[in-house]
Amino acid sequence: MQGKVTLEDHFAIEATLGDSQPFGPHVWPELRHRLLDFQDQRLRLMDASGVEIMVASLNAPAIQAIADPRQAAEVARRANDILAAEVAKRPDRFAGVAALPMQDSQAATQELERCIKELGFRGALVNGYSQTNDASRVLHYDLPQYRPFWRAVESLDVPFYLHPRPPSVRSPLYEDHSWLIGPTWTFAAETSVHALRLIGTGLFDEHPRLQIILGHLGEGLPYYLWRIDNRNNWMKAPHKYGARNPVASYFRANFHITTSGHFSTPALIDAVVEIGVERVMFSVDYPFEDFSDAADWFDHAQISESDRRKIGRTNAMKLFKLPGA
Ligand code: GRE
Ligand code: ZN
Repeated sequence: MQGKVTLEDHFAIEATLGDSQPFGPHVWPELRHRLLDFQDQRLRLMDASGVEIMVASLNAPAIQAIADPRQAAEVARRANDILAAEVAKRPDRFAGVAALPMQDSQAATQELERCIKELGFRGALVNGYSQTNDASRVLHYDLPQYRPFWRAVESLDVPFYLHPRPPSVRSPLYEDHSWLIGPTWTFAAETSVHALRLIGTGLFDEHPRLQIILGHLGEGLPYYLWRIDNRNNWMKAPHKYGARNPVASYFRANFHITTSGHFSTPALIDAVVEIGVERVMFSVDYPFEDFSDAADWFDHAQISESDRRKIGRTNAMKLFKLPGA
């Protein structure tokens, strides 16, 4: 399919490049090059895979791992300015989403407003919880101090991509099983719980127009909605579930998911059946995944041509209000 849009694709600046290094020395020279490059190999690979537009974002965990709030804000501004300059060179092929210094809710709000109003960005992508100067405390965004931030996101009417990072607590569960750490499992474990925390604190009752995006086909959640709601027994729960409605109803009204790094047709079809084709969008997760793997799979996946068009292009064009939508 020509004209695809991809939404979870990363670049790095010198200050954040090191965060992507742990993949090992055998891939680092190529990965490093791919993270820093914008106008050359990236565009050629997009062309070869029928991807017209990339909504680009900073690598992970980047800003979220900078404990000092002022430094986080400074690096975020620098990264966003660099992204804006690259997008400006090819506005027909690139769009930007903001990196945000979530350590400080007010600074994050200010930077988001700057990015949307001055840099022309289309939303934000945040790499999970944020580190703070207190090593024993991390910040998830269901905390009360983030409500003004969420109000701003809602009133700017832009989507917020909740991107993974490794878990906030080091669990003995994974000791001696390090292969589970990262994109195999723990990214999804951390990110799915973070999304459920947002739902469970009633965020979407207060801000019903908020739109959150999860990658990796929803970090496992579409497959789990029925069981969560059935066992949460939400109306008379003994637990403190702070939202008015079942989890699934928020997932179908306030969430979108992408195919980033998850190229399975049965999983895609399950997600479409669970949350509706309008809420599913194609993505690659470049440079951690290959354009060719994503596109070869998606272009031939056994779905209708009408669904392929929506997932591959039109849903994203509308949600991100891309030119020509
Ligand atoms: C990502 O940012 O999407 C990512 C990583 C590390 C491994 C895989 C992956 O940061 O998708
Ligand atoms: Zn990613």
